[in-house]
Amino acid sequence: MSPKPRTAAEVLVDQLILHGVRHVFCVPGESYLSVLDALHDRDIQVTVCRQEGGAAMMAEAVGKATGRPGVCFVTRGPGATNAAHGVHIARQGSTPMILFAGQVDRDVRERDAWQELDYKAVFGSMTKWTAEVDDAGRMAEYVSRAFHVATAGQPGPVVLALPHDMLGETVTCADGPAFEPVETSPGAPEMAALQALLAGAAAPLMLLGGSRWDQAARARIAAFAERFELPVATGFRRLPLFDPLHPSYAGDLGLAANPKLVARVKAADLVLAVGARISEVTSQSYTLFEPGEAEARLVHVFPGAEELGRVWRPRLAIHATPTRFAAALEALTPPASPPWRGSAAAAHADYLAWSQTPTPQPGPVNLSEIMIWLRENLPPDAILCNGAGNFTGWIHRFYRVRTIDGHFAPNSGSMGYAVPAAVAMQRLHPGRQVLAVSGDGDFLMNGQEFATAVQYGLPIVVLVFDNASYGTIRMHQEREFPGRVFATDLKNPDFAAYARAFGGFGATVGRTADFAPAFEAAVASRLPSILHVRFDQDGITPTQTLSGIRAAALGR
Ligand SMILES: Cc1ncc(C[n+]2csc(CCOP(=O)(O)OP(=O)(O)O)c2C)c(N)n1
Repeated sequence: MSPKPRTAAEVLVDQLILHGVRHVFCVPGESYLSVLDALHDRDIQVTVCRQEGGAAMMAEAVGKATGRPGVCFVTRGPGATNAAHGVHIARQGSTPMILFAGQVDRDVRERDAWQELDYKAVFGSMTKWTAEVDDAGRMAEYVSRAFHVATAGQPGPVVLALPHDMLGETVTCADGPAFEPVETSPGAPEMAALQALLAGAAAPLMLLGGSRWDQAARARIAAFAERFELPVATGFRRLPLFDPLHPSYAGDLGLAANPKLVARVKAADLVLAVGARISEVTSQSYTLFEPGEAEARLVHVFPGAEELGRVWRPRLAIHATPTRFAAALEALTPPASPPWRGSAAAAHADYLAWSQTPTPQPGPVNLSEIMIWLRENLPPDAILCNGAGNFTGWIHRFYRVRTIDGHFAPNSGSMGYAVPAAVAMQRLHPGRQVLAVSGDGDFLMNGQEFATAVQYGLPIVVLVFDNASYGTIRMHQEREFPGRVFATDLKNPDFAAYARAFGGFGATVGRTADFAPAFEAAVASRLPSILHVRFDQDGITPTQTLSGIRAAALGR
């Protein structure tokens, strides 16, 4: 049967369905009305957002969760530049994502026409591929390539610009085959080399990171860790890759990592890094390996060949996706009596000692106690989303992520991520408990997406940790310019009233003991909720106070 004529917009939506897209996040614009019309009555859930930054972060969270590109639609010019916030997060998080953005009519391009944007110039350095679909007859080709590029090698974002007049053109073209991500398997020589390195190691350790893992890979890695008795660390904001209560878990290499873990990784004679880029944060500002050391003790397993040898020159480079590498590990044999026996248990004991008990904090609210209450009382499949700021230090240290999709956070350290990510995850998983944890500065960067939660009846619970400050920056200010507080104080609204004004549930928490009943009331309301948690700004990290940091800096 020959294909029937369709507009390019219809071809585009047909391709999304063909490639398995179930969710699209957007802010509407007149530049792509024909796509919105083509989405009418189709089997795709469309979430209409309040700001393109939020919409793009929702798509990024879906890409993180599924390993397939999250999809976002925005209008040209200002819509696209707003969305850049989410595109950059996808870039730094190695997250597959496609941003479709409107563009001016083809016959007025290059005149600085209304809301025209040079997409390649603006997004070129931030994406894996940026292109403009000029020819309606090639829509299926462009979309298919976008899905492949976003997931292949090191995953990342793609931007496709859609000239307005092109979208309305009618074409007669066939659809291509449905896309499947390309997986790269390790070769037999590389696995033999790894076997030999493990046989000669005295103190090996595994470090997990990156994207596009799945449940089977996570289980295989855990089984490998058990067979080889290896301690296992996770990279910055890759907590879901390993169960924190597994007897091999050593903790995460994030900001303010456990010093004992950092020392353990530095002392390891073989670091098997799987999927991780070993970014600036994970590498503790590029100090995990002294110059030349990586050549001696790093095995770097990564899905993008370009990354291997770029920052770290490893002893052994293995070009493979985490899923295929994890499967290949099953063929390796552990030594009968590994010389490192006991190191996994010791590393896990260090992790438990670091995370088990609350640390003291000035004022009536203790965030470590709240995190411990959450880890003990939330269902194991709860999903926690957070943005950026010092408040995340309590999450990383005291919360425990029990599932592969239990935590969503920006690897780029971008503020404003928590609420959009929570909205996206509650759209994907209507039956699960979804939390957004924000700082007061962090929350108002995309707090308007609380309206999206209300619009779609999503009972997310948002915690706003309010210290009346851009606390992280204040901390750096006290270190570098002690006593000269400037441009970091915040005068905040009543966030509980904000929730109610939007049609949600709101409550204020001023003491640790008030948190549990407030949380339970929020869940019982079945409404999108905000708990406004006010805490003393002097307690700036789980172990430091602002006054202490200032005094130390003045005494230097
Ligand atoms: C989009 C974005 N803008 C600015 C920053 C720089 N920044 C990092 S943390 C921070 C303050 C966060 O304040 P808040 O959310 O109140 O959390 P706190 O640090 O007080 O816990 C700022 C401004 C950033 N990381 N991301």
